[in-house]
Amino acid sequence: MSNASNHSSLAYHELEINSRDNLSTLQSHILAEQQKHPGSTGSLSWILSAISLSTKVIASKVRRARLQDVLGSAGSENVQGETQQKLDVIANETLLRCLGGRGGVAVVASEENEQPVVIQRASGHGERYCVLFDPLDGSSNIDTCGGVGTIFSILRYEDGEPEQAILQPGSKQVAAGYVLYGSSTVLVMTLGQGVSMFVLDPTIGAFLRVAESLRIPDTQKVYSCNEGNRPTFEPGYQKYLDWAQQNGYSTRYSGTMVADVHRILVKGGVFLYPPTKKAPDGKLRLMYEANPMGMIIEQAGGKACAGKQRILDIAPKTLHQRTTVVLGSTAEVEHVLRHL
Ligand code: AHM
Ligand code: MG
Repeated sequence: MSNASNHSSLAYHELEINSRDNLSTLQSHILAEQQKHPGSTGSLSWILSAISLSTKVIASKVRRARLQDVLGSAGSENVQGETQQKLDVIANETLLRCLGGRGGVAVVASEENEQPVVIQRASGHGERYCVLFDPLDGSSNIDTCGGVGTIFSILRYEDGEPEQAILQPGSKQVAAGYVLYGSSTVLVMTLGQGVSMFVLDPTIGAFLRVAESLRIPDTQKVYSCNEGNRPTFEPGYQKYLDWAQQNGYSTRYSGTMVADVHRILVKGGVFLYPPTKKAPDGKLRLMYEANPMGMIIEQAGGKACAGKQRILDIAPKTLHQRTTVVLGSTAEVEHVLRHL
């Protein structure tokens, strides 16, 4: 074999390793991202690693839910007046405990706490962040072994009182993501430059990267919506559903936003939760459900709207405010919008 052909087979081999066999954990992904910002203090990396640790703990509790006494109601209500499940409470405490020890966290806000929890007042040193989360999305599915998830959103802490500082539009998020505790545990995350996906390998206790620069399919004839509420949808949404059914659409809806949006991110389609008589402003929460999911979908090339407005442009007035949600493949969201 000549030197030249030796050389080219070596180059070919290296290319194969780089593009296909490059094994990366979430931790190494975070460090590599941090290195792209030479002045970085590492605060955001610490926060992401706290979220990674929390979600591994929650995943292990979810896996053992039927073996340990963590199913059913904890007998208390959260700020929305909804009954808290035991795992809701455990997931919330796990996130608060993991994030509480991290230097860069100024404020934490959760679906389960009425007020933001102030971890530390912003000081002159280093970057400070607000971390918002829904600790266990879709918790009504816990008792039946359905998929549940954790959703998170990270904002820079600007000046001011925590209750006000946290009220920033979704376009200001520096990172957002979710973890789906399904048949496997999947973490999907964006730092504002594309979407990456990781799967928890329980045998080594690490999230391994399985996709980078994830793109949502432009179109797919699937909608995800609670059609039990259809009689009280505004006429535009009802017209859309008529149109979709006349045009061969399928429907998929699990009652866990994380699971339904994950399916749409991977396979395409549209997720919608319109206003209803019971929830005239929509059911889903803007700051820790719609905003992070909206950022992920946009970063993957899709579209996220609240009726005709872009979700990420909504200026929040309160931490727990609700919003209409229509998000997914660009062409599918546009089909909904043209009926409104
Ligand atoms: P939760 O955060 O209290 O679990 O509520 C949010 C969930 C979403 O995951 C899901 O899309 C929606 O509520 C389901 O609501 P409905 O049962 O009205 O269809
Ligand atoms: Mg939720």
